[in-house]
Amino acid sequence: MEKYIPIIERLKREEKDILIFTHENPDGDGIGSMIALYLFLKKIGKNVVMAMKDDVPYVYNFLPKVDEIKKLPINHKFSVAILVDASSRKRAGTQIQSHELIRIDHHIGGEFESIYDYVDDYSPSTTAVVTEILRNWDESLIDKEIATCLYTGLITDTGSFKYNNTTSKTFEIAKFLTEKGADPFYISKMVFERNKVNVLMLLQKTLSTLELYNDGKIAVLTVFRDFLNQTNTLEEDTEGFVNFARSIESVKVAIIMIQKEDLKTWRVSLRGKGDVDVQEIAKYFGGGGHKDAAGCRIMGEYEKVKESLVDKVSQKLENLQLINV
Ligand SMILES: [Mn+2]
Repeated sequence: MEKYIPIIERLKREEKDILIFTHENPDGDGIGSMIALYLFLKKIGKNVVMAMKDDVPYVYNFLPKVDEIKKLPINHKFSVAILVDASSRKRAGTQIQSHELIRIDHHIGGEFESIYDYVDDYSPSTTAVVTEILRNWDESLIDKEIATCLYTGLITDTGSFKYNNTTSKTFEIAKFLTEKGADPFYISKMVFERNKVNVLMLLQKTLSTLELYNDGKIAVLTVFRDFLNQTNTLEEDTEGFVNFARSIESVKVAIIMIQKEDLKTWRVSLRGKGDVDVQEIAKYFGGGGHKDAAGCRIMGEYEKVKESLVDKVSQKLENLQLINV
């Protein structure tokens, strides 16, 4: 399968220090890509550091070498920095210093950083992109630890092979990683089956906010800051909550609004079901993502922000109906 991938030649040449970093509010794909690449580059003797702004979310604490992840910002200028699983350096949520920046990603419409960028927006996860790079570099160096990180991103970004980014290629990658030592049962258990009771309490509160619009085609959930305080949970614990809204039969677009510490900024996640391109909606509000999973941040009063989101989704739904006539 030998394929010419410029970033491989670029990194082979690098003799100074390399930083690998991912987005804030990191997910399984961002962290998985970062650690896998770190382990591989370390194995071939590169001087490499991995770092991100936030702590490792609880569900990913089983991944190898999480204790070696440094905190951003780092007061040092790296020779080259590799941004994984993010459409722009802004998504890091903090400053990074490097002479050169390269992106490895699968988001649609991201920023071009370097001729060595390796972005495949057809790829189900960034770990799938990283898998392709490492297979073409030296397949024999992909060990159980690296495979575990790569497999984790694959299942978290495809909803365990349920989303419409899942193709035969996804299973081919999963097969390859399983053969390299990733344990599907163990990884799923660690990521999805270690809920804390207080997280279920948070879910209970969040589900009580459920509102439906447009004949049930739009569902909105809200996580108020109070909910986190009352249940002693963290923002990261809301991961996946939006899927409960998405699972309603009539729903075409599910929205979750998470109130940030300042109480006036809302982190919004949008999920589609193949009808509405939610990435376009997120983009309108200054965010981004994929056709069925996207996000943005909006500042403003709760009801107004919610109304503007619902309005925008309604418009998209109306356009859809026009097309279908
Ligand atoms: Mn991803």
